Order: sequence, then C-alpha cells, then structure tokens
Amino acid sequence: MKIGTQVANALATKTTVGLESTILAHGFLRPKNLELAIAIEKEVLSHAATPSTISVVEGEATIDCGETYLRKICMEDFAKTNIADLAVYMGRKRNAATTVSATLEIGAAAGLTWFATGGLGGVHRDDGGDVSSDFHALATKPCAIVCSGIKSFLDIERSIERLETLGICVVGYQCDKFPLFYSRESEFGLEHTASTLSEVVEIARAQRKLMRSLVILNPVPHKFSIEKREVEHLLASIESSATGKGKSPFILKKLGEHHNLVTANFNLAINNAKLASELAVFESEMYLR
Ligand code: PSU
Ligand code: MN
Repeated sequence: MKIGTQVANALATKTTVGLESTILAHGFLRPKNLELAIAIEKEVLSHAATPSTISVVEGEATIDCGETYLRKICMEDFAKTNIADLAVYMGRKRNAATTVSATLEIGAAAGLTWFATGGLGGVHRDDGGDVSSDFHALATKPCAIVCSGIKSFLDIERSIERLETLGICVVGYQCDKFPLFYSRESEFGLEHTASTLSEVVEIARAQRKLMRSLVILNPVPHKFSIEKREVEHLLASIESSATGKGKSPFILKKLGEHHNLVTANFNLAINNAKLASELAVFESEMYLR
C-alpha cells in the first residue's frame, strides 16, 4: 500500500478523512469532478483534518491527497472497483477508482476511521438481487461514514431493512427521517438521532468495538434539496438497460444531465466531508492526543 506523507502524519492523530474515488471518476463529468475533488480537500483542510482519497494506482492501493493525485483520478481512465474485484486491478497493475466498499477495505487496513461520501450503494429496486457490496464492507469494517442516504434510485425501504439485518448502525445527524440523497427527507422515520458531534463520536467509538460500521446520515443542505416528486419523475423517464456495476454509473450519468441534481450532489458531498472532518478532529481532541 502507498500512503502519502501528509496522510501518514495525520494517521498518528487520527485526523484523516477517508474519501472514495468512484464519485470522482464515475459520479461526475469532467471537469466538474476535479472541481469537486479540490473543493472537498479544501473543506477538509479548513477543519484541520487531512483529506485521504483512496484509489488503486497501477495496481497499488493508494491513500493520498493533493491536486496532482486528484487530477490523475479525475482526468485519466480509472475503472470502477469494489471489494469483489479489487484483486483483479491490483493483480493486473491497473488504475481503478474505489467504491465505498473497496475504500473501506483499504482505509480500514491503514487505520482510517472516519469517512465521507455522497450516497451509499444499497438494494436496487428491481428483482435482480443487486445489493451493493458497500453493505458487506459496512457490516465487516469498523468505520464511521457520513453520507446523505443511499442513491435515490435504489429501494430505500429494503435497503434500510438490510442495514439492520447486517448490524450496521444508522444514526441521523440532526434529522429524524432517512434522507433521500437529493431530497432532505423520506417518509421513513429514524429510530436514532444525534444532535451533537459528541453524541456521534461516542456512538462511533462503541460501534467500532463491535467491528462494524456506523452510518451517519447528514441530509443535503436545505437550499439544495430537491422535491422527491421531481426526482421520481426524472427517474421514471430513465430506461436503464445497464446491469451489474455499470448500472449505477448509467443512471447517475442520466441524472447528471440535470443541473439542479448535479448541484445538490456536489454540495452534499462537500457538506458530508465537512461533518466527517469535524467528527474526526473532535474525537482526536477528546481522546487521542
Ligand atoms: N453516490 C454518488 N455517486 C457515486 C456513488 C455513490 O452520488 O458515484 C458510488 C459510490 O462509490 C458507491 C458506489 O460506493 O457508487 C456503489 O456502487 P454499486 O451500486 O455498483 O455498488
Ligand atoms: Mn451492484
């Protein structure tokens, strides 16, 4: 594994914020993806945390920061890898962007504890049995990840049930409904809500001992939230013939044609990096220095 110097130094005080690279390589078009990558790093650094983006570069699991590295992920060809085929890209010495699952796998091995993303994978709506490997990683790695829910084109209800089955702890941060990624709320109420950083940190520390992950739900900021009806209307118009790993990128690409959705996705990702940074620094100051 290759760990950049700044990330390695921050690991000593646990002020790293692990970031996935699939959102960059496959979730946004060029050059918007690089703009997002740079904005996220700036946000994390402004909280005295260290951005730690994970990917596979020429077969090597890599955790690093800085514009040269981000530009490579955003502008060169990076495949999409999850835990199931990480070994293929490593074995063949290829470049690959890591989904949340592969990001947690590599990040946890390096000792990272706090992560941020836009939306998690989950259970798809059709009956094809497609369940993101993100859930497997969350069930087996002791990480804490801030997100705005799961991608809106998934089956929210079945995803919530599956999270529970797998022992993945879910807590809403200052919200009491499961957020819908582009929209602040769904009709699904949350059993557990935390209103302060300290509460989240305590729950994360307890869940870490159970060797499973904590999902911290942080809804899209008010001013970027989009009506659920509007998102559903757009989704209904998308005919997806893609299957497997290509399915999410296909739908995301279609949704990416809508400016307000891209803006929501962009800003929620930054907002999640902000909260993850605050949590990492809070825990570090309370317990780890
Ligand atoms: N949410 C986004 N954009 C993305 C993803 C999520 O807004 O690109 C990515 C994340 O990397 C997530 C992955 O881990 O999609 C899940 O893919 P799949 O459903 O194929 O497991
Ligand atoms: Mn899948």
